[in-house]
Amino acid sequence: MHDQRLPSSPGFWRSPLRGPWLTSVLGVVLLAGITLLFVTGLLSYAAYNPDLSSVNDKTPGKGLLGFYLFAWPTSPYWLYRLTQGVHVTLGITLIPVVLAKLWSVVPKLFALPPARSLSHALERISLLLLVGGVLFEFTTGALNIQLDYLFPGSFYPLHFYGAWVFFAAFALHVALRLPAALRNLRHLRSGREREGEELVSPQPDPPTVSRRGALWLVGGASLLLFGTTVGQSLGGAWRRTALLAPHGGADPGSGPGGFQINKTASYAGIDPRETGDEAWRLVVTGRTGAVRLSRADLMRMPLYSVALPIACVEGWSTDDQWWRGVRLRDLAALVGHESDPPDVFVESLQRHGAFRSAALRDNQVADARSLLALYVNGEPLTLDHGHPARVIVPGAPGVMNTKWVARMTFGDL
Ligand code: HEM
Ligand SMILES: Nc1nc2c(c(=O)[nH]1)N[C@H]1C(S)=C(S)[C@@H](COP(=O)(O)O)O[C@H]1N2
Ligand SMILES: [Mo]
Repeated sequence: MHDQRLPSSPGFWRSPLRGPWLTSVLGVVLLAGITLLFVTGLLSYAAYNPDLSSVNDKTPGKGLLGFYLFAWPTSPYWLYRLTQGVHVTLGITLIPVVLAKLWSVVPKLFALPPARSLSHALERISLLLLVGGVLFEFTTGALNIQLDYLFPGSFYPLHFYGAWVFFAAFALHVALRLPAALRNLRHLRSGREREGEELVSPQPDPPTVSRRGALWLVGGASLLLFGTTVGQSLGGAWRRTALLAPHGGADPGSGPGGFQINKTASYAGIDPRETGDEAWRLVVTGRTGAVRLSRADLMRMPLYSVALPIACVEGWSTDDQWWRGVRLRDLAALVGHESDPPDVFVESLQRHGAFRSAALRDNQVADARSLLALYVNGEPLTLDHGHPARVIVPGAPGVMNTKWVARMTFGDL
């Protein structure tokens, strides 16, 4: 018989909580949660408009996996704040559920023989991808938000390709197990998982907590994570509840520029001498050639005000800030694109770093709320928020809001 000291023996696992009911409840919660996580993740990728320009695309080898890409809309103006807030908050909230699910099936992971038949072997390989995939996706995601670009550049491809592998294994697992999960939930009760059933320990230790109690514990842990995270996307007074939100970052101080700073000017290597009124010129290029504009030239153009948030891929967003500046489509008109403004390629003074340039699509350029901002909240931009000029676009990821803009090239991307 089995040696009960080995994890491959069912008798090794003594928790009286394990059983198909518990596994099925956790599974059904994950079915809803992981599906939403996958969809919002795909949306986050689309929001970068990666098919527009290679600077926007961190996974140029995606091939068919980009089949669903579309022109990211500019309305509602809080679109990315919502989709990415859901993605990051949900991912963090699901961590206890994922761990509980893995715990509930861990005896199966050690079961021997590794494969009884070809189809069983295929299923176990898919489980390896499922378990490996879930650990990989949750770890890379959490590290990226907590540690701020631990994997510079490589996070996006890792998390993107990992998501496809994980979700393919997940979809197969759901196809194989959903019928049983639903049956279990209909016919089993929390307190009565019968001996002899899969996952039920043949020699259980006495219980210290009921199955329902264990579920409350998992739910409580999720709720705690949720409550200490969600404030970073909600803003307002909620921001102070986001104890888990990373990015103490640079202290933005108070006053008009007193909102989250991602990369400071000194971190980005911006030399303040290059941003002064004497030295700084914006070079705008388009159909009719190039124009060079000083900050004073820009201030003589029609200026518009718009309240928009910055919403970062890492899940935090600012409250709506009042930006004031020149419409992108007015800049397009200056260089020969009077009607139907085209795409634009925006470059920063910054010389190194992944986010020093970005391409915006024609629908973003055309939106009357898309500005090259010179002011925020009634004052000139602070250096850390992109002085002398930065882009602000409704509905888009923070990455599109290039700071310290030096060049804008319309058309021909
Ligand atoms: C993060 C996602 C998930 C992971 C990592 C995961 C992992 C696993 C693993 C490793 C097993 C053991 C398989 C075996 O060797 O028999 C299992 C079993 C099972 N899973 Fe999942 N699963 C996930 C999501 C789901 C979902 C969404 C459902 C619901 C549709 C589900 C329902 C089940 C059921 C019913 C079983 C069989 C329990 C039994 O043996 O009685 N799982 N899961
Ligand atoms: N030149 C430049 N612009 C940039 C970045 C950068 O690193 N360099 N970071 C982008 C990212 S990822 C975000 S979220 C926003 C943050 O703007 P803020 O620091 O004013 O909040 O700026 C964007 N613009
Ligand atoms: Mo960002």
